[in-house]
Amino acid sequence: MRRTHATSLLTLITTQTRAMTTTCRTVDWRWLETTPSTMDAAKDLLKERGDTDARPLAVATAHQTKGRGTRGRSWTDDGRGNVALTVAFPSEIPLAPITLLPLRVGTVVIDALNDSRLSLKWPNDVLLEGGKVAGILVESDGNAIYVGVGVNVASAPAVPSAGPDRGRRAAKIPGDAFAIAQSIADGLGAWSQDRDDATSVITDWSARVDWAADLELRETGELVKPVRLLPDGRLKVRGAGGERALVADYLL
Ligand code: BT5
Repeated sequence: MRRTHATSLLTLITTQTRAMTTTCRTVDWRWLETTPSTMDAAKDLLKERGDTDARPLAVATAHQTKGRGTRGRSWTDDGRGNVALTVAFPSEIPLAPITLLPLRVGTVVIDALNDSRLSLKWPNDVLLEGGKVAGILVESDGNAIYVGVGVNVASAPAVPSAGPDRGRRAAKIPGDAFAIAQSIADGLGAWSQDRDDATSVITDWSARVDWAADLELRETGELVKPVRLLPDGRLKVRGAGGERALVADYLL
């Protein structure tokens, strides 16, 4: 209760101070100076908003103190200036095809960042010259689907090489956190208004992947070659044991 009130106050203050530069029109836009996780802030703010607005609700900040990745992993930032954004899509907004949603989010993010050096790594990491520059997290609580996007703009934190949070090195893409967050939120909001189909997701995603880059399986360390994306979002790969299809969340 106390946190929700504090969040509202902060929202009011920051919405007013940044109002002059706000151009996001496809979403209900909120900017917080800092928050533990925009995933939780979006859940609180969506509850508070109720059904007074039919648009997706976007919550962004330049500093999270407890950002999270998939499966209990953490998403860190070294201080102010990186992008953390969650766009909440209330269940009334149809987001088909749902199994391909994380892949579609990857293409929207890469288009919003607009840098030809960027590529996607299955299922939806955004890489800049081999380093991870952005990560995507999709959650649902029955009321809405929450799409979280973190982008390293001001700093690329040190990523551990061992333990549950081990991963590839981080990279950064310089820019203004506020403008980048708005551009991604707008891209996601605009996409949710369009009709989408599996074929276009697969075509768009496949065009942004570096097919020459081997993938390292998180569980075994095995290197496999990506072959093609299947219609349900699984990735066909070729490894020592021949070809097989991967489901998400096995890779470093
Ligand atoms: C992700 O998880 O890549 C999803 C990250 C989503 C973050 C956004 S920020 C806005 C919203 N609010 C949140 O609380 N979360 C979302 P995963 O694929 O599980 O990758 C996590 C792993 O990436 C960690 O275990 C580290 O290895 C690495 N990592 C952590 N922080 C990083 C960073 N800033 N840059 C690059 N790699 C990072």
